[in-house]
Amino acid sequence: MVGSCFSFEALSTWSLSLFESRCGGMLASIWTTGMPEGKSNFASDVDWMYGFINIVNVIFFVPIVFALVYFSIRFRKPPGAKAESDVSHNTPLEIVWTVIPMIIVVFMFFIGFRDYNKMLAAPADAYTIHVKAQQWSWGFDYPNGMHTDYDKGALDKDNNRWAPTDPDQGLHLPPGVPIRMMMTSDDVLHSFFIPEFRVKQDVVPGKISSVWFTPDTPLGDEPDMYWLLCTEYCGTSHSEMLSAVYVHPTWDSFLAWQVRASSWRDEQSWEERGEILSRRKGCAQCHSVVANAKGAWTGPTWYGLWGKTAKEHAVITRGTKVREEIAVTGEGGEAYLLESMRDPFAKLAEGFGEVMPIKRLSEEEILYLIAYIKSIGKKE
Ligand code: HEC
Ligand SMILES: [Cu+2]
Repeated sequence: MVGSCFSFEALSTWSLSLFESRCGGMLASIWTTGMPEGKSNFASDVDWMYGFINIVNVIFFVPIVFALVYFSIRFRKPPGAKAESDVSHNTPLEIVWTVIPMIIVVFMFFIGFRDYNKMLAAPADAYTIHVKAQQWSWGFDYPNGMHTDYDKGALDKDNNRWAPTDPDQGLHLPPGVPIRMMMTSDDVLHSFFIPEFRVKQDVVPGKISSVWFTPDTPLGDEPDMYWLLCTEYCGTSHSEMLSAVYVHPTWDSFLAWQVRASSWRDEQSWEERGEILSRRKGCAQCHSVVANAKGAWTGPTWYGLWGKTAKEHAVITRGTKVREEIAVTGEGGEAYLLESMRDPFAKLAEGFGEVMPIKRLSEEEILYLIAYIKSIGKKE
């Protein structure tokens, strides 16, 4: 109905997708949150509360604005007439318009408080995952010591949709148990948001915040996929700070994934592994890997980094602020790259600030990254 009374052609695809499914009736479009279908234990509570408040808003807004406009036309004085006061009052009317809204507002508070309380404390048996937010990536640590990195996905041109690039990375969740996220940030304020689960929580540096939810168990044999978004503007690449989230249909599926995700495939060379890591660990957000990369890059390019002579590569040493020239070749070059990853501010590449996040990298991962960096724009 709504779809036929307005022309949507001019609107963006975003608002289209928001309204498309609501054309069935005005009431439905007021009631729904405009969010994707709820998929956790909290979804129905949140949606109900949201719809209720929205309906109350409309019920009050429409008659009040109507009366406002009507009265200002009906009782308008001719130009030049003298303003005079004619205030009297009507006790029953005033009691009605005080008590009814008060009951409604107290009801909203009560339901909101009850639901908020449910969201505050996770059940004791919750499966706990530690989350680290950084500019501009997420990292996930599981109770058994496993670690996965975020997967921000890429445009799947064939199907014209955003799709994961590495289904073994990202956030993986077992089915049917409450999940608690213990979250902190290494740099600035981020915010953890999975729209389908209706959970949203700030992730603050120097503090651990937590959120919990029980995702709906997938009906099919494949994991259900969602997107985790950073929903607090946190710098240049904030919009790329998202990750695929999977809810496994069974524990077997979850454990099989753990085995897959914990190992490299034999046929992957060191360079390939390094390239994969540079995306997983978020390095590629700040370091370009092609000659003359366009756009603003937060870190120095990796293109041609390996093989730079001392003349071409100056760094500023921490503390002393002494300018040094370091060639990025041979063993000295490898040691410099290693130090740049372990302790990024020990020597700052000249012209850059202290913004590189310290990543959890194993010795093995550092070897792969160095092999990869060495292969980019290599001087023959
Ligand atoms: C938020 C942006 C950012 C991210 C993410 C980032 N870096 Fe950096 N990186 C920088 C900046 C800025 C510098 C220059 C200042 C310095 O040396 O710390 C730098 C410097 C470096 C250097 C030295 C480069 C040179 O020209 O001397 C290396 C090597 C490096 N980063 C590796 C990595 C690796 C590996 C990762 C991923 C695990 C990574 N960086 C992630 C911003 C970033
Ligand atoms: Cu963020």
